Amino acid sequence: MRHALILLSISATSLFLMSATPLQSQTEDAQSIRMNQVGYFPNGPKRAIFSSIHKSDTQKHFRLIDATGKKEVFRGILTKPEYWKSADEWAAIADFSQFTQAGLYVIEVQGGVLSAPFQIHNHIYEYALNASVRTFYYQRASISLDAKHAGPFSRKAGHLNKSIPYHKDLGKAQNARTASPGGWYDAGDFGKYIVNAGVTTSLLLMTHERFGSIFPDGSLNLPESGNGTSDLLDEIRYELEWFKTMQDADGGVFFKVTPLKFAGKVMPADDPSLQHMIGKSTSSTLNFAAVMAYAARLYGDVDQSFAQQCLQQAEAAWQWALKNTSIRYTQGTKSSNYKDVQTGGYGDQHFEDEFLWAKTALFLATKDSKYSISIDDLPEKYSAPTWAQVSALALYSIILNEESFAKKVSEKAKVMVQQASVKILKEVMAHPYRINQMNYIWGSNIVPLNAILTLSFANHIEAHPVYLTTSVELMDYTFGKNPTGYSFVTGFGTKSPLHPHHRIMMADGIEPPIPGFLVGGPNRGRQDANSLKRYGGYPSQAPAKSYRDHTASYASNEVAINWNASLVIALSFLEHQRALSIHEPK
Ligand code: G3I
Ligand code: 9MR
Repeated sequence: MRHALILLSISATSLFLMSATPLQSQTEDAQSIRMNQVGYFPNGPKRAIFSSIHKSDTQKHFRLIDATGKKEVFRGILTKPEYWKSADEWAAIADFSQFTQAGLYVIEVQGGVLSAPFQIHNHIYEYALNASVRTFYYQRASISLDAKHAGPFSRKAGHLNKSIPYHKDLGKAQNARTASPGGWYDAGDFGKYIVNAGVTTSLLLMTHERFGSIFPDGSLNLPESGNGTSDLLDEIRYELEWFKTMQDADGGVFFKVTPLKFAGKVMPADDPSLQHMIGKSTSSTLNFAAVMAYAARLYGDVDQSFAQQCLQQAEAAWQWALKNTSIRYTQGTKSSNYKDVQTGGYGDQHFEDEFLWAKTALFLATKDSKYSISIDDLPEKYSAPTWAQVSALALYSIILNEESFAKKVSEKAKVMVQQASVKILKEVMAHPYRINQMNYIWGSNIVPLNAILTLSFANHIEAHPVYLTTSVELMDYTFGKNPTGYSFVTGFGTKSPLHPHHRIMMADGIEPPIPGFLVGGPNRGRQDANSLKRYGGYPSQAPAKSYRDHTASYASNEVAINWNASLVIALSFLEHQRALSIHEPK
């Protein structure tokens, strides 16, 4: 039953993989082969890692074996093993980039260690990309999901939120109520947080601005499919309609809609907890202004009056933020308001990046000089986008629309992205696992995806094959070429998370997870160590291996909309470029 369901819910590509009989299972503790379990592009870079917890001085041979004919098709020598402290292991690279024949293969390292079978194929990410966007549909709050669009994961509506209370610290009249239905659940919890929704929605809007042609009407099997509008824009609009409910009469924007404490592990329709409208801050207000201004620009052709309303709300939010430049949302401490609130904090105290991001979006939507961007507005340092740091989103918009900005401004934005890209390229080339530098904080899995995003902009500025090949190789990490041996996307790869910290997946009575979700990944903070203790704890203390596929591991195995948005835009870049054929640079 479990296999039948998994097969139902995933791609034909993975179906092919799973039905092939592995030559031997890959679970060797001391020595393993880590590779992209979904596969490699025929003309792309192809590297696997032979990892070992013991040092070996001898270099070994490896072979590529055709998994169906069981004959050797390629032979090579591993690089000299290098110690990687974050994973506490020795890593040697098996490079078979020169082999370009499509098919199903296994790698064998001298001494008899075998990988699981994997494909070389041109369409390795088609289904994964589709599933990763469809996760947003599965995160929809307040409506039922029907079998036509959700398959076995159909469910009843919960959290209708037609009339919810304001938290008392907002100072509204005692019996005041508001409506805030719709939008996407943030993550494994049922909360909806404007701050995290901001970076998420912006990345998805940017996916539309850059690669929208991949998601035409009908491509995502949504209830709105067939309405003549891009399915990606339809899905994003579900979130935007919720955004609209989050603005107060004075223009300020509330922080979140959550219960006071996290709900239990139940289905939405069975959750008895009462959600509240909570907080109001500079960060939420500017996140809102940026997203709504961006939406005003992209939905103009689809629905003029919707776009105009988005703009009006964005401008009102901006005006509030100009008068309230540093209102932080804090909770749970003795000195703060919202003492009784325990749900996600998304605490941010630096708002310059949010100001820049919102101003850039408003400028592009209005071309009004009151929003014009000067070189002094740009950040000193480039950081890839996260919920707390959004300056890159402004830089990206400037680069994509450079004709609207002063040359000095757009040139500086480009140089920042190019310099960051050179840094990434250097890091990847020097790294035993061929990834960029990771710090293993909560949600570390977005780090290589963000590197792909950065490289995609360097490629936009001035195309070079190395940006593409490095991006292709960085994606290997997500799908299994990492020290945990997991492909981090549910339903994709030979070993992927089966037990994410996600209330719906925990309560739906269906064994396999919903496909297409990226888990947070290794987290050196291990903030959930206590909850995990009685289930055996983490498999390793090494930061790069601080990952556990267990429902109790909310610090390494939760899913979240912002992380999935990073996956969507990175995969979209690769899929968009696929037609251009990917070559390893000489
Ligand atoms: O900012 C510090 C940094 O200065 C320091 O170097 C680093 C070292 O660990 O920590 C940084 O703070 C971390 C912060 O994220 C910023 O990245 C905290 O340790 C870490 O605990 C915090 O984790 C956040 C987590 O909530 C706990 O608050 C995650 O970023 C955030 O993605 C996650 O979001 C949750 C929501 O609250 C609720 N919904 C689910 C969602 C996903 O897990
Ligand atoms: O389930 C919660 C998850 O959605 C949050 O991201 C996470 C961090 O805020 O917290 C989880 O809730 C845990 C709580 O913080 C501590 N006790 C255990 C809870 C998980 O079962």
